[in-house]
Amino acid sequence: MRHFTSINDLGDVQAAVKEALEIKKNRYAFQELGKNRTALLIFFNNSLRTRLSTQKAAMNLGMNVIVLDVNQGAWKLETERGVIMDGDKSEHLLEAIPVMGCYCDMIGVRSFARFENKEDDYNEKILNQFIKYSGRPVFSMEAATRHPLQSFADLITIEEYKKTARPKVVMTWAPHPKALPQAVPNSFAETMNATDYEFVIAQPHGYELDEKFVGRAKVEYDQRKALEGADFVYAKNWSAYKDPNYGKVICKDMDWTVDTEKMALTNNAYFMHCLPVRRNMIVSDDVIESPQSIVIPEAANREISAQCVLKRILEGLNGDAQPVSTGYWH
Ligand code: AN0
Ligand code: CP
Repeated sequence: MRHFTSINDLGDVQAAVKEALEIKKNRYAFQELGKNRTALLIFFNNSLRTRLSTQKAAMNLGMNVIVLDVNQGAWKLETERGVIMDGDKSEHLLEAIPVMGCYCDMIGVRSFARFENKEDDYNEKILNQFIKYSGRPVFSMEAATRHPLQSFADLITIEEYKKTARPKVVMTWAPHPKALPQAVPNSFAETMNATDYEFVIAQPHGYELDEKFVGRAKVEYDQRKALEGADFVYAKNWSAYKDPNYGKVICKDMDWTVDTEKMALTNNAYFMHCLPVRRNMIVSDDVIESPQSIVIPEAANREISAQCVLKRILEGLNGDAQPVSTGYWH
């Protein structure tokens, strides 16, 4: 595998889950594979889990890791071509990317949707420039439209906990005070669509996701009805995708919070969330602290999903480090 930007880059997802579970049994078995290889992790946005789990995964593989928070300590970056750079931005992404590529064998990028221009977000303008200009394999650590390391960890977790071959999985929108990207729900939906599970998306009107990600999911506007008989409840907030409300909060209805009464409608479902989660907005204290809450094992599996992805990228590298790219102008 060269780049990892979607769960589909893994090919057969069941084979990938099997590989991940093998890695989980002995996570230090591939120390030689990553020897003298360097992963560079670039963060344009905050992170706790992705930062720690991806570093840990790289170290498990014997790799070196460099982490850069672009907005803390690096030069402020211009991302638009053609701009007269007489403002506060000292460096252009078009130089920064090939330079970053010089110091590593692969690059992880976290760059959320900016909600300034829907087309730029949905064309993955920033992530694709890393793919085009870094000369290195690139993996997404949550880009504008997807968070595949998360949804791969979610899938591994469901496979570990499921009690029936085809569980009913319900992804439900829940309230949040700020506008959040659609990346997590998009990726979760894309991943569920790659399985044979029963998959339902519950959301208020106006929160329809891009059809490309909704796929074969059954869309419900009545959360209680959707939750009936669920084996897994995956809560998440996202902002509106549809125009003219792209990137906006159009509902804060606290009747969508996942609480004990809602969980009682399910088939004793497990509760999942990618974290970070706002308690008593998305989910009540008692549900997230209940024995059915698997948010911590879900987060723990981020190390495993990242290790499986990094392992596959390492396996795709040929011989010695590739020559440094002379840059975008050739
Ligand atoms: C981000 C989001 O919803 O995409 C990251 C989640 C992994 N969440 C927040 O910004 C709170
Ligand atoms: N779930 C997740 O990606 O968490 P972080 O934003 O803390 O990395």
